[in-house]
Amino acid sequence: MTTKTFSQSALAGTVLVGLAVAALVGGCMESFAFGPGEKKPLTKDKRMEWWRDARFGLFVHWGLYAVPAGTYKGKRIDGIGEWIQHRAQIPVSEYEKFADAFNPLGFDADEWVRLVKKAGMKYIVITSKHHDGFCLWDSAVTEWDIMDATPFKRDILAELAKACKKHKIKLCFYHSIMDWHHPDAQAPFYPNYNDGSRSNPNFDRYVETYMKPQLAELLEKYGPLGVLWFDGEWIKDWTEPQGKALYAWLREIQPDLIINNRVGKGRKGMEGLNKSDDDYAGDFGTPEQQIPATGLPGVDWETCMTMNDTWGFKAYDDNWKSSEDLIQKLADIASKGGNFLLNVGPTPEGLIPRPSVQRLEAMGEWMAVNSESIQGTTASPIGLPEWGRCTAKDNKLYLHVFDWPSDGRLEVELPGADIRKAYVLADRKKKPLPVVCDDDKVVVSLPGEAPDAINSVIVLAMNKK
Ligand code: JFZ
Repeated sequence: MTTKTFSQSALAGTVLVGLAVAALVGGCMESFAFGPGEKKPLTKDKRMEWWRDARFGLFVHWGLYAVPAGTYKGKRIDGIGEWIQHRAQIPVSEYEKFADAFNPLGFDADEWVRLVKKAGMKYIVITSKHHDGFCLWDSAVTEWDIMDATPFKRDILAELAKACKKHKIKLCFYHSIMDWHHPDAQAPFYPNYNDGSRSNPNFDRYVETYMKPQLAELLEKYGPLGVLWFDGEWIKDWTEPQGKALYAWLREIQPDLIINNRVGKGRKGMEGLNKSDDDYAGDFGTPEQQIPATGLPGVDWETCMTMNDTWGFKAYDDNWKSSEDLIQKLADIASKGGNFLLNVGPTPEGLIPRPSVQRLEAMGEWMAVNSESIQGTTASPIGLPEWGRCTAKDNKLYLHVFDWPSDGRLEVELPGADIRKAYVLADRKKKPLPVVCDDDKVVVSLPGEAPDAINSVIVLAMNKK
């Protein structure tokens, strides 16, 4: 990825004072036109409610790039796996041959969704179409899809939609605006498919007769969807007004749909915090491979992250983050008021790689005991304490203790706190822990040993004001 223009430094340089508090988010009414007898549109708060409560979802990058799995003509290709067509400069006609080899007989939608549930996640965002243009569903407007181009001939998105419905998991699609396969989009730019300086005179035809009909298919055949997660918006032919128009058009089809910021170009990641909702397209920011230092007050956001160094499967990438790290990252993100979209890159056989499954299971074990301290919570009202992180819900604070104090004294800076009770969340009996309050802090006496070596959650229940 050489020619992309988004600025990481602008993201890192955003200095934010204080933490996002629930009250800062939302409050903005929407005014979509509605006629007599039509249902009143949801407020943004109502529309975002399930997503804000969820806090944790699975990102799935799956497509033909899983076949080469990072190697082309015997050479290991640097960079993220799903970019191999661009990175190895593979002509479209050559890349198409991977479709003949895509036959993921091990794919079991129900098993994937059960794993998602077990991990404590509430939604799945899967690549309906990545930059290579290949479609994981039975699209009426192209043969560059799973039904027409592969021996597999099973509609992957339909199978996932069914399993998600059964297990009450929200189904969401990642959809690339950039398309390296379509002649009216970036295909003619070979060998630099991502050439941000070039324009295709027929791009409007691609948008009107291909991309939009495909999005309508996705919403009508596989919906209602949770989120449409756009990407590849940096191409020269895509503009902010087009992003806004697409946003409005999609919400006409499904009024409660949530759409990420990459539908337009107005506000990426953490930039543009001073812009109001009317100034940019999209409902939430998408910091990538990073967690904003102090959250993004006033903005909904979701950190997307890989478990190793690639989104799409690479057979030899074994630079895995530890389960411990991922469990703490989840608490870190929740404590800053964000969501965690954690990625897996399934194999060409249709399997989620074993190391990813192990990590999701470890997170699930932690969530089975502690999900109350993640789901439905809002950002920490006490900043970033030395010993770990903090989340809040109703009249409770959840203290996520990463570093168990050796002297058994957990200090919490909480001026004027009116504590009813403190207990270990993992303790079914909720045995009260001794608490001493002075003017500006609360000291909880902890048991000698941490109940969880990675993140032990202590609940501070306050008296209702
Ligand atoms: C994009 C894709 O190119 C990539 O293949 C993957 O799907 C990822 C989730 O998204 O890459 C991006 C997009 C945006 C930024 C960085 C990489 N960004 O805003 O910093």
